[in-house]
Amino acid sequence: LRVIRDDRRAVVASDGAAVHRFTSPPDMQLVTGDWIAADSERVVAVAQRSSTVVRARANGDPQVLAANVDLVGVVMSLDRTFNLRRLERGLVLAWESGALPVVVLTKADAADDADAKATAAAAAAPSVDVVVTSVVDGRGMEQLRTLLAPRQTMVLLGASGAGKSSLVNALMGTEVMPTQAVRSGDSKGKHTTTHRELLVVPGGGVLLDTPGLRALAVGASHEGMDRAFPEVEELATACRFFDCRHDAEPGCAVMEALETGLLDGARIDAWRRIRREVESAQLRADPVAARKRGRQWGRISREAMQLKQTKDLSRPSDR
Ligand SMILES: Nc1nc2c(ncn2[C@@H]2O[C@H](COP(=O)(O)OP(=O)(O)OP(=O)(O)O)[C@@H](O)[C@H]2O)c(=O)[nH]1
Ligand SMILES: [Mg+2]
Ligand SMILES: [Zn+2]
Repeated sequence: LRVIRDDRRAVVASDGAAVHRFTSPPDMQLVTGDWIAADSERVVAVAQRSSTVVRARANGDPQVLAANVDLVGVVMSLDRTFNLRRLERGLVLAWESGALPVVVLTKADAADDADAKATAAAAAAPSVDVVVTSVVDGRGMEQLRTLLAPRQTMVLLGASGAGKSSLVNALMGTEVMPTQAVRSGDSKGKHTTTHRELLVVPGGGVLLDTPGLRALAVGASHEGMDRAFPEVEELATACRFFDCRHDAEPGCAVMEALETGLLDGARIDAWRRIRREVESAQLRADPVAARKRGRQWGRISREAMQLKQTKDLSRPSDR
């Protein structure tokens, strides 16, 4: 049985043929995508989750949006709301889930610079598939179907009005999700989708539409960043200091790559910005551990300054 919809005290689950409603014990906290066992009326067990898509609520608390997801579609429109920095943040969030991100660019029919934007998106999404789509001319739909066909579960994340529900309808072949024109003034959506439900796609796979995320808040782990910025992480292994911030430290391989033009300045700017967000998330999640890390960093930083002053840069790295 798989949870296809979670309400407060009850879940709707499918056994592949029919859907049933079960009550769930309050301590179980089931979410869409969970695999469960149930007796005739209540959920008795839940399987360990292979991935969890988490977003931060307005107050910073984490909320699990879905479990056991294989693919996270980071959905972004190619119209004038296209924003590489938001895409990078979305990819960090997607990688944090434990699932594989896919960049889904929408409304290609409405953008005259779709190719250039897709190229830029691919550069900001190393080792991630980028699918250029339009529900108007059908572009990219086959590619999405192919990704989903081996019974993959894909959750669509993105700003309101990005076109998530339109994609779902196109892939389902019917208007299962209501969609709504974006406000003309600022081309922002109106949060048309308000609930989440797993949908079985004809031809294979399962889709989860979500309400548009106003803010993409990253979580407290570094793993998402490591995956989203592999070129920075790769360079960082050659930095002199283990927890180099790639700012002003001596022996920083990232700064060096920046100077020689090997690394794009916008990428490291994005890395720094998101790293600061990860750190504040860590501080919120575990203030004691985060402060301890901060002190540790202070120590290494002072050593670095001393080294700089004595010009003794021959010391072997801290690793
Ligand atoms: N031209 C064009 N318009 C599109 C395309 N896909 C979506 N739209 C339009 O974009 C608007 C928003 O689409 P939705 O699918 O409702 O967006 P959403 O991401 O589900 O929005 P929320 O549910 O609010 O999060 C609608 O007016 C759609 O018709 C596309 O491929 N081309
Ligand atoms: Mg929607
Ligand atoms: Zn460095």
